[in-house]
Amino acid sequence: MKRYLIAAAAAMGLMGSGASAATLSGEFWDLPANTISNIDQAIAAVGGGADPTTATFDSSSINYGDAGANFVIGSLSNFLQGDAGSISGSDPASMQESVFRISGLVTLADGDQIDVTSDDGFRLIIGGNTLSEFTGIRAPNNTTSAVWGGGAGTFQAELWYFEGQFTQAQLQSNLTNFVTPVPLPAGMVLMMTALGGFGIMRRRRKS
Ligand SMILES: [Ca+2]
Ligand SMILES: [Ca+2]
Repeated sequence: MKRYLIAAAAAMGLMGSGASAATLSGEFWDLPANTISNIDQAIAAVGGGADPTTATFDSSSINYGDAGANFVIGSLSNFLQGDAGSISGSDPASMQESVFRISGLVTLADGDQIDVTSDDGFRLIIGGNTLSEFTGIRAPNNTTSAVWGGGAGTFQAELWYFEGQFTQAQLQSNLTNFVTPVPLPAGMVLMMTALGGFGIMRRRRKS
């Protein structure tokens, strides 16, 4: 019986979800110089995200590089500004030639305009489809915008970005409303576990 109860608790714990302000997951791969000049190369260069990261971080707001200014390439922590404290892994002195993926759940509604300002290229994938992208190298303060028309709800978002071989870097976006699954309160899990266990007992008596 104990085995069944543990299984029921595990299953029900996973069912809990709720909307709460949260961070997106940031992944960073440092690459050798002069290896990437477009977003497809960048994603392929890190095995589509499967390669071991140089560092990971929590993205509380996509506002990297100097806001409104041209960020001269320095360390990863300089680039990440307010999120630098969450870096886990290496913090290279120069983030030139590197790839980022920022992913997680976002809430959206039809008509939301999503802007991405980047140096260099990016690809924003929402719900498994590319919503917007700039594939090549570009200077700071260039913005690509797209309007969401996929309905209201919570969607998986994946923002790929690469820093190419030039001396500046920037990644900013108004993609916010981050949400993340949260566990059910412990008491509710216990109650549902008890109910699940009761159901198992009833089924066993019938058989
Ligand atoms: Ca590099
Ligand atoms: Ca650049």
